[in-house]
Amino acid sequence: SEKKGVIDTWIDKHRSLYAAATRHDFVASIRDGSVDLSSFKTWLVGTVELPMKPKINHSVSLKRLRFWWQGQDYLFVRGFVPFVANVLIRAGKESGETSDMEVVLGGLASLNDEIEWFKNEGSKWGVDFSTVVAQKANQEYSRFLEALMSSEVEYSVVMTAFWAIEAVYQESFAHCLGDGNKTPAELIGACNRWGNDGFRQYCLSVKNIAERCLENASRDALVEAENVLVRVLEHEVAFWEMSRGGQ
Ligand code: HMH
Repeated sequence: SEKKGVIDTWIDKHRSLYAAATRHDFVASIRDGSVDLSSFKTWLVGTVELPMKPKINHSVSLKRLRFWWQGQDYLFVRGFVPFVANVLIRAGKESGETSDMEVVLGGLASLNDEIEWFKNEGSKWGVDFSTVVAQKANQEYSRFLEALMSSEVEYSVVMTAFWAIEAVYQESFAHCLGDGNKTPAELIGACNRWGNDGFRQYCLSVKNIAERCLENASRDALVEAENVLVRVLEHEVAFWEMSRGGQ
């Protein structure tokens, strides 16, 4: 078998944090179908005024999903696009491998689809994205992404962050589609978006790029890349935590 790369070594070292990011309660509750329904009606007719009735016949708790449909992830993706665009520019200038740019461009293309998909989901639920306000976890995550866009940050470090951001979603949603899942039918589309095999392959390509860069990275860059990986995982956990409501 292949020699274990530095990323896998870090994932092993930070296993519980990685599990917290990729097996969060919210994700587990999608997978086992327990995502609760009780507060659904209250929410529907209560806290938020919907301009129209959701067109989906759902059996899942809107309360727990609202952060999503109400656009927190849509907002995240809007902030993620400039970050990925920055990675794309650096892939063209700094990588020395023509294929890096193509991999990143594929990522940007899928973000374009993602934005369309969110808007479409939003309109099904009567959510107006123009009024969505970023919650604290989301704001902090985007500030972190902005800092990574500085030219001071090494390509290997940026690539590690990029991989981790994509991989957490890939792992989480693939888990919801794995053997024995009871994922509610209404959520299969969302899970497929990040849990599909094409997205898995894409994440592996990004991981290979990051590994290649890390093999030649300085000691300082390695320390920074590990730190950035940990920070991404923490931001992802905080992001899932928004599903509990509040800030
Ligand atoms: C919070 N992390 C978050 N949202 C996403 N859409 C992704 C990662 C992957 O694109």
